[in-house]
Amino acid sequence: MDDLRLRFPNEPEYLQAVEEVVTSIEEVYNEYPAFERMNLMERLCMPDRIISFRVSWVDDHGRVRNNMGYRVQHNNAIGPYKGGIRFHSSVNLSILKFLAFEQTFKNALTTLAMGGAKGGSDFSPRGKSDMEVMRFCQAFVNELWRNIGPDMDVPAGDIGVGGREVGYMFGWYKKMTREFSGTFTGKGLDFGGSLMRPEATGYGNVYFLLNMLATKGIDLAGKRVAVSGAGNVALYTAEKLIRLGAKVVSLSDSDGSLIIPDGLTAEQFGQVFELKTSYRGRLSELADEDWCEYHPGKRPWQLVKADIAMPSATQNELDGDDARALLAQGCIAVSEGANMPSTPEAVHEFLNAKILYAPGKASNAGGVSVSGLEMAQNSQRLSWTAEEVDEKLKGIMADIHAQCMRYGKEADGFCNYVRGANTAGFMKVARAMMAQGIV
Ligand code: NDP
Ligand code: 2IT
Repeated sequence: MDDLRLRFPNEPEYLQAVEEVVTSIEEVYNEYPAFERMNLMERLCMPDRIISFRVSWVDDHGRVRNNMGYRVQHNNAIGPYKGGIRFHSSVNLSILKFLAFEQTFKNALTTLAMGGAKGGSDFSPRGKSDMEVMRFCQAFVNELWRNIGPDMDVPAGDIGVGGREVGYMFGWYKKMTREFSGTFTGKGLDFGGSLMRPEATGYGNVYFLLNMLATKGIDLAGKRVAVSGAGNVALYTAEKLIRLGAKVVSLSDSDGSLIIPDGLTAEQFGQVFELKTSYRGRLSELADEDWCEYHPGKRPWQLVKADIAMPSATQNELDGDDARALLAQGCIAVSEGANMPSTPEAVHEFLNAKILYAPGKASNAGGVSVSGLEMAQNSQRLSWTAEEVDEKLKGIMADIHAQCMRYGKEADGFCNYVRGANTAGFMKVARAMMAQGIV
């Protein structure tokens, strides 16, 4: 860690993600002296390759705009590079390196053959017209297309990248290569997309939560669940929770939090879903509804009493104070939809309190898992029914849970899911790297 801090002093998110993994796998790593002889951990801490480029595009007023674009290909020991693309003004190399690093271990947990990658740009689709987004996506892929491919690197969505953006990127990729291939996942259903991919991350997180609750014989119905975010992951998390009888008591976006003291009804959820998906509205537009309170500039954690928290917006959105507030209110479980939403201090609080705490690389792996299933369907030129994909997703989440238990269960019965997920993911990648030599 000291060496990495000296080499990459300006990459706090990346150092945070690496530190969590290396400290939690230390014991297992030291059981295999051959790993150290091959300098395996240091190799695994450095991405295989980083591609960075300027993206120039023309806005609706004829002005030339410039953004940075990146793809971090972290590790392909167990399968082609695979991971989302993020379009957000905050995107930088530290964030993409942390996400690609996490993706490698997450993808190893899915039981499918996928390596880890992440890409993106500091371009923000917010407030841009469809045609501006299209021109940006085309300019982005114009640089990236040579470095991706169905057996090389398969991008998908993440923050700011949904079906619209994937469609535009796929269209330009197809034009450049003159091939129709499964190079992107999260595609539209009419051109190779998988049923259930939009729902997969949120549903998968709820399935993971159900697996955790089952170890304690706790029922989800009637539980108060604080969710953050109001994008792809948060909305499908909320939808599944409501269907299973839980009370969704919060949602948020980058401007503030919506608190629903009695829990969202299916009808109210429909209103939020419509607002967010049909015209990309803001939660603040619901401020005058009598069933909710809107708190500008606030995160939900200290505003509600919740049994369960499912942070599903962004990294470091739940800090030590938030964690202590949740625990003081009797929170029994935290299942992360976002990548690294809890700060190290918050993680420490959850582990110390021995509640059910699932790190994103385990609990949000349903999204990339169904991406893997989309790749499998594309290769076969077949598509499976929603029920088939959902059943496979449930099976994968149960398998990830079992892997966490295998490596994370302690003598007193407590499961440290952080250690479990990191160790299980690491061991699979490590074995594959050892077998393939110094590459
Ligand atoms: P979306 O762009 O669909 O939604 C993101 C949500 O989080 C929006 O409500 C957004 O608010 C809010 N948000 C984004 N950045 C910030 C910020 N800096 N501060 C506060 N709120 C913010 O993205 P997704 O739902 O796809 O992604 C959410 C999280 O889940 C990310 O961490 C992502 O990496 C992770 N994830 C996503 C997967 C997927 O399949 N999509 C799979 C696994 C993990 P606003 O609209 O105001 O920007
Ligand atoms: O963080 C993630 O796992 C994703 N954004 C999904 C990646 C994918 O390739 O589906």
